[in-house]
Amino acid sequence: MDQGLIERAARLMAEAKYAVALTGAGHSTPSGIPDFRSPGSGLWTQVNPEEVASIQAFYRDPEAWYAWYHERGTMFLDAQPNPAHRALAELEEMGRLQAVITQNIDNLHQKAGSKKVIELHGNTREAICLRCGDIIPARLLWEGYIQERQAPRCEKCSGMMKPNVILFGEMLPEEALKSAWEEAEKCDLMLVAGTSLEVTPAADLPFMARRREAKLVIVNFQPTRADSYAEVVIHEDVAEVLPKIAEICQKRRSKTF
Ligand code: CNA
Repeated sequence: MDQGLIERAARLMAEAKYAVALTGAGHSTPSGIPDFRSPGSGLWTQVNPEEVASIQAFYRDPEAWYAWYHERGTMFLDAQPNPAHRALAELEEMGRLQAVITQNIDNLHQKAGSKKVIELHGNTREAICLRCGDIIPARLLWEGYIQERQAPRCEKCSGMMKPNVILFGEMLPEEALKSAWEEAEKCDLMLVAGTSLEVTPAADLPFMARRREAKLVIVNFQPTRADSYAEVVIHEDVAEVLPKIAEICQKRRSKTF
């Protein structure tokens, strides 16, 4: 691993006035959750997203959708944060990171202790009734499904229940999107970690930040289309790199006190 690049990334983090992070599925692969596009292991290398992960597929055959999704849904509930999640929570705690914008639905930033988390694609903690909008803990949904093996219905209005995640063909939550845009416009540094930057509008955020003169630090196994605009690019494991960045920031902080 190139220690020089890590030192440089840490210095940029430590000197930034308002740093934010943008994370994607690669941030959670060290927690055992496969991403979408990594060669071989990525979910979309095995199934067709339009057939399984769209709102059209959900409405077409909710039973089949639940049969496919329930293992994945319960995996998210049991997953635990990895050192990359903890590093971002530590950076926030020391005042070096102001917010995490995530495309992930796994709740792992919050489990690691991050306070300001903007979830662009919803979350798997909750389930929502598509008729009355009632929200229940997802654990209840999965317990019900595993017992009955039927697409769960709302206890209040009998509407169809769905994990509170955004499927292909659905709008992103307006509030979250607005907050993410605000953060991208406000920040002077964006740390991009574990995302292929293939899915808009999240993929546009580093470019929005860049247009406002913010610096970019990218940590991702594979190259992204924002690499050539970044101050620092590290093609290594987020779970190795981010703790090192946090550690250097912590040491610099101790020296200044
Ligand atoms: P993606 O397109 O699968 O990209 C992931 C990127 O992360 C790839 O470029 C990999 O090279 C890289 N990567 C994988 N593991 C690591 C690692 N340990 N260290 C460094 N880099 C790594 O996923 P994106 O997030 O970019 O795409 C957006 C999708 C992913 C959103 O719609 C999410 O809802 C969705 N998603 C979320 C989860 C989750 O919540 N954990 C899991 C799978 C997919």
